[in-house]
Amino acid sequence: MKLPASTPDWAALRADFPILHQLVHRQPLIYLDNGATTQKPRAVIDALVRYYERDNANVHRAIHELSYRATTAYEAARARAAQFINAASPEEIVFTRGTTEGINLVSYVFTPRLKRGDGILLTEMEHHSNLVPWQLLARRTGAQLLFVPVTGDDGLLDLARIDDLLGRNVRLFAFTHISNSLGTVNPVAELCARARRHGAVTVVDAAQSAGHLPLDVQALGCDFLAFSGHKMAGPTGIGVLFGRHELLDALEPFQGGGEMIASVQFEQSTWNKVPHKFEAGTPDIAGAVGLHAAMDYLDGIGRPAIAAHDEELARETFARLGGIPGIRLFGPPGERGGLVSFALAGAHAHDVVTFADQQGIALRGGHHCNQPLLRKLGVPATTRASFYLYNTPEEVDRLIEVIRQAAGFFGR
Ligand code: 7TS
Repeated sequence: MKLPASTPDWAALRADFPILHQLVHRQPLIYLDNGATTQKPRAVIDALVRYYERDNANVHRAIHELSYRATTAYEAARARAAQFINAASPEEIVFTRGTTEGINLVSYVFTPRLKRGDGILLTEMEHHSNLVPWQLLARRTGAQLLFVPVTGDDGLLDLARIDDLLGRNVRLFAFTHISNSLGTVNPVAELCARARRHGAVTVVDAAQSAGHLPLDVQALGCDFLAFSGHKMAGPTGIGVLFGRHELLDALEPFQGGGEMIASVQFEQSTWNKVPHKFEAGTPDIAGAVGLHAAMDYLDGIGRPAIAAHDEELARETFARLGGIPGIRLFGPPGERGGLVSFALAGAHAHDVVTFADQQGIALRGGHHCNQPLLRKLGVPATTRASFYLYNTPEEVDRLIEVIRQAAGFFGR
């Protein structure tokens, strides 16, 4: 396949990722597990090395030069994250370990605000990270979990059901922007607007979208939004939770410890201002610095161009896999994020992944932390190819060739 000529020189960008230039099982590595984690460009690796070689110290605590530099770098990363998603101010940015921790934070601090009979609305396509924390919250409070249905293999939400569901005393509506197992892109702004009309607080899981699409939390109208640095060319161990200032300000802390206090007595304490109230203990300072470099790197290319590139590779893969006998495709045939999930008749996803791995292709097979959804669709596992900016049309050609071979091999 060929991509339309577009501004970024995709082939040249590939050279920015040292890890991609190696053989795996004596074949050139084709990395198509970007939904799990992405690779890191030299700019991010260098930012981490530079920070540890020159500036490392703890933040907000000392007045010596290195502590000043570390604090400045950490707070600059926060300001950059606010700009990256168009938050109204850096105070709306809480650094976390990743999407999972961000969602757990929100679910925990909402404990005193929910009671028996309240509703927590989710969708059937949520990653376990946006399901299990709400199950725990429901168990603590007696609130009830409700689910927006997924219509079928096309992986769309049944939008006609949403107002009815929101009307059942729903206080919180948490949903994913892009499904990690279906590739569905949900209409976030519309879902947030409907939730707002019913007085429900919205929590958007942007794990699969933040590194691919431009995000504007003010235009989306969400109350909370969480994402992970490692899925957007940044380091592991750092993520962002956006929360609207007035909500963050009104909520009680998540964890207790250093940095999150204003004053401490033996029996009680008062809290620091937001966002520090939600950042107990020494944060991942280097991670924030690396994430800052990743955001700069992505915006140097342009997120609209990255989104178009990833979607084009996914569309092409979806269309061509559909021509292979025995393949069942999941997710919408139209607009989709940069990933494709499929099942091959007669083969478990793990066998397909092992087959591809022998050819140097990294895929993911399993339930993708979407067990209830796959159970509903009647498959134990799918095979997933997920794309990022360094993947090429030639890699898609090779993927299709290898899946054809797998279909021949397992179909015998
Ligand atoms: N939400 C979605 C939609 C995800 O895809 C993931 C990770 C998470 C939350 C959790 O992110 P974390 O950074 O806190 O772990 N998804 C995947 C995946 O699809 N394969 O491996 C991890």
